[in-house]
Amino acid sequence: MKIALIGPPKSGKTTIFNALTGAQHEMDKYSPAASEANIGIVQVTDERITLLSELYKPKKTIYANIEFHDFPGIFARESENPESAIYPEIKSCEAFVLILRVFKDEELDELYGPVDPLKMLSHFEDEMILSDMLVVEKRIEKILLGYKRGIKTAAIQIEEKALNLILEQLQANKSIRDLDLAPEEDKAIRGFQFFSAKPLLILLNSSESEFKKQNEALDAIRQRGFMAQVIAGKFEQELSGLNEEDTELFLADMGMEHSIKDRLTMLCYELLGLVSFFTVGTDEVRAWTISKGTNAVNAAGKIHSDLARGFIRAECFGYAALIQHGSEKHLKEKGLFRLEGKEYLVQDGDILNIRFSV
Ligand SMILES: Nc1nc2c(ncn2[C@@H]2O[C@H](COP(=O)(O)OP(=O)(O)OP(=O)(O)O)[C@@H](O)[C@H]2O)c(=O)[nH]1
Ligand SMILES: [Mg+2]
Repeated sequence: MKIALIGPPKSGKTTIFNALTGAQHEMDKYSPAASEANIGIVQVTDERITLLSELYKPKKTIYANIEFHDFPGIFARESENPESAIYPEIKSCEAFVLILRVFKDEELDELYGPVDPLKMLSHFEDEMILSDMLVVEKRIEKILLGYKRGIKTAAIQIEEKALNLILEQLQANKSIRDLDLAPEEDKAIRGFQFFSAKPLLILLNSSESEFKKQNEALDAIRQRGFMAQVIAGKFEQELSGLNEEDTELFLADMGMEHSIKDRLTMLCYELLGLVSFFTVGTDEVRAWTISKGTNAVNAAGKIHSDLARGFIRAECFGYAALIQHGSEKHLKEKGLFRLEGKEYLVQDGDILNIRFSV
């Protein structure tokens, strides 16, 4: 799972990235924009895996993880650099976390404009829409040229239809994520990795003292249909240098239970509609991340393509039932050990063992 931290210049992306990953990249008001992203992998804390590991005592315990990419600031000025080399890399991420500055800083105000998260959000939406529009127009032009040369397959016609629907959406100044495409249309355009099609989480980066005063802005952003949260980036980054006990005290003071890492991974799971299933055994206990509504054969394919290809049945029981009854043996006695077919929709907390033959 690759998630991009994006935002205007100096909104605190690297500060938040450092807090998340424990990295120590330079955070500076005056440094020019970096030329590439910082990348860090964050383990998804899941106490269920910890408990399963205690139960099975496997050689290896593997938690799910998220790869965060901290990009340099983008869209500094109106339509600046529409072909930036970094865009394809940003668009290859599966979701975006847009970090907007709400902490006060006179110098940053002067350089990048006063704090106005709603205006900045609109600016980002506009720029993403514009950037997507350029891609769509170019591609449609090329397709039409192809038509004249007699290149007109069914697949290209589906693509052209989808692109025209998208163009209409973009011209109405709306994001692609709000457009309902038929599955085959969706498939035809997936390769473009459009900016405005990606799930977007908004994080307001606040000073510690103003942290609790962001409700108005949060409500306004949520009313526009986004998930939004406030974060005290610099405070969190400073916390990451403290020991666990002190961190907990400081967090409790701010009314927070979990570390920034846990809060942000939970938000990303929610935003992306993700759930986890588990595989267990004496060799390995492991968490796998899937989208809600994934069927058993596709879940098996996450583990290995052979398991999907030769899928016979999934042996399945729930994590909660296992903890309640103590062992697989007890589950079997109670009839809680199920056999599921290809189309079974895997649930969060399912423990699967795939029977297959290739
Ligand atoms: N007061 C305050 N300053 C912050 C906060 N977060 C970041 N800063 C400061 O803002 C400046 C820029 O922070 P960075 O984390 O480097 O910002 P960035 O978004 O990564 O910047 P670019 O990658 O260059 O776009 C630094 O001087 C930080 O110390 C915050 O929550 N409060
Ligand atoms: Mg940075």
